[in-house]
Amino acid sequence: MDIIEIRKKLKKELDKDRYEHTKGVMYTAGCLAMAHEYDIDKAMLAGLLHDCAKCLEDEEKIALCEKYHVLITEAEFANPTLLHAKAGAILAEIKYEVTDPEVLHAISVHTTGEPNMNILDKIIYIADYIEPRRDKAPHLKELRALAFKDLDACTAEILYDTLHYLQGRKGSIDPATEFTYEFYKPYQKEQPWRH
Ligand code: DGI
Ligand code: FE
Ligand code: FE
Repeated sequence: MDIIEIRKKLKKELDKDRYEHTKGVMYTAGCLAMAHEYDIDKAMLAGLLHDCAKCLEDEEKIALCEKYHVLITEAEFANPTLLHAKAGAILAEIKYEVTDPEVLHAISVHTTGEPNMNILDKIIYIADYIEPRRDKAPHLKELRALAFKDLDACTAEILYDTLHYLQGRKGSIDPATEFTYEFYKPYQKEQPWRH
């Protein structure tokens, strides 16, 4: 299936805002691939499909993971929204005919991240956070600039802000997010905009 066909199909599956966000992530991922000399088509494909399961019901996401024998963690059972990442990787393969394991992996870890991510994983994790329509998170201006210079440092900063944001809300933090931050913490540098 080519990328145009996937876009047409996805547009029907996602609500308007989610489709707009998806395009933002797709182009941002493409630009990050240019900056970091990664395969542009692969980054755009992963960006396009990263939230393809976002508009499914919780029961549908759980059923997909069960059917395809994908492990559901305790945190994901408690908060099935998190499962749109793993369910998205399944849908990308069975519905959008993606065979590239790197693309599928980047989709499946895009919400919590995981320790020692590869370049594509980090491109998608970051693009999801900084795409042009995002406007709520702190330090977006600085994070957008950092993303084009240093993927590991940018990943660390995003995880730091995400954990602080989640601590301020009720509901549990997925230990996967904490493990990811522990891994990336050494890459966090002194930033003039942090105090
Ligand atoms: O799907 P998006 O909205 O584009 O972005 P995403 O895949 O990063 O999902 C964001 C949501 O996931 C947001 O509501 C916060 C939540 N999230 C991310 N990490 C954790 C988390 N929620 C909990 N409870 N625990 C986490 O560690
Ligand atoms: Fe997502
Ligand atoms: Fe997203």
